[in-house]
Amino acid sequence: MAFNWFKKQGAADGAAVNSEENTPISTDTQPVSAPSSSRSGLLSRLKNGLSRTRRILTTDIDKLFSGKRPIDDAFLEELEEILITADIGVQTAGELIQKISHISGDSDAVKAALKREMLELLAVPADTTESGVLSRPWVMMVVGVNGVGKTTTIGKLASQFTADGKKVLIAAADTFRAAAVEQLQIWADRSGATLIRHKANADPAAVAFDAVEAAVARNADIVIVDTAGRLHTRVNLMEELKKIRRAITKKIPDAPHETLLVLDATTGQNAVMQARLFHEAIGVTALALTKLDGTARGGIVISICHELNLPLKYIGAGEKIEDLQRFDPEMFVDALF
Ligand SMILES: Nc1nc2c(ncn2[C@@H]2O[C@H](COP(=O)(O)OP(=O)(O)O)[C@@H](O)[C@H]2O)c(=O)[nH]1
Ligand SMILES: [Mg+2]
Repeated sequence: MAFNWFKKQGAADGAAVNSEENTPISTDTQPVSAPSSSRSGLLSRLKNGLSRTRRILTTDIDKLFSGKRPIDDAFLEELEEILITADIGVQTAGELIQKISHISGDSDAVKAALKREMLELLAVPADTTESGVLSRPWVMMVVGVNGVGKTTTIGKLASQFTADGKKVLIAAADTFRAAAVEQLQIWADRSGATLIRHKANADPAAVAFDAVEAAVARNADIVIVDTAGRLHTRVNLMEELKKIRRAITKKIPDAPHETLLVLDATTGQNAVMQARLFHEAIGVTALALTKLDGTARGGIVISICHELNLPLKYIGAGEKIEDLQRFDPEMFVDALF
């Protein structure tokens, strides 16, 4: 899949860099990495992060076959267990088993069939675009629970969009935590995006409205709206998100053009539950999955895409700007087996 945001990546200044995988880094300004091997670097971090899942999907399946047993119901049941252990989810694991139950042959044949079927499940088409061509300004609202990586993802996206020549505005509509605005300011300065911010505890809907209004006035291409991930209650949070959405719509009736839900890959099936809640409350159009470089529970990617029928658009596997990439199902499945 072509990913053309990296054309001028070397110019994306001040990217946070950390050579050690899995180490959360602060937003300190550190040297920029050489961009050349970003794609292969991502694949190797992905493989690293998915090693737990891969071990289950390869070693455990091989072990199952080493007994030279026939592929009967008992065998398929054990195979289903293995898929569930790999965080694929009960429903999706059951469907996968049904689809491959006619397979005969060895471990490799079953793994190849699983790989094929998983690819199929991952290919949920996205009906949105970030090109800014269809609608300008193009508005993306970013939601998700606290700590999943919303602000970091916004920073990376803003950097990639500006490197691609887009004029980007970021709305600091997470006014719940003062530190959130500062964190965003650093990313905005680093990427050359403009941050629209109010003072602490301001009305987030007002911040979003101002940002969209400013984007129209200044002829910006893209507006990215950061939001809070935790309020006093979940109901409060969802009501606030709805209010932010209404404020955006007041200025641009068909906006937000994208509601991106950010999920943390280390949380396993919990991410599926979060996705359900957000989707029911505010309607999600695409997903971003972060922390695939950590001890990721990669199997959830398959159940999220399939069970929620939402497209996974971006994956994050590290803290550098280039560690956020468009999701490529084939690359992902290759890293799984
Ligand atoms: N290892 C790793 N850490 C990440 C990734 N994305 C975000 N983080 C870290 O997760 C933590 C929470 O991120 P933040 O963007 O503040 O989350 P938010 O509360 O949803 O806005 C920070 O320490 C980030 O550096 C990723 O892809 N990999
Ligand atoms: Mg945040």
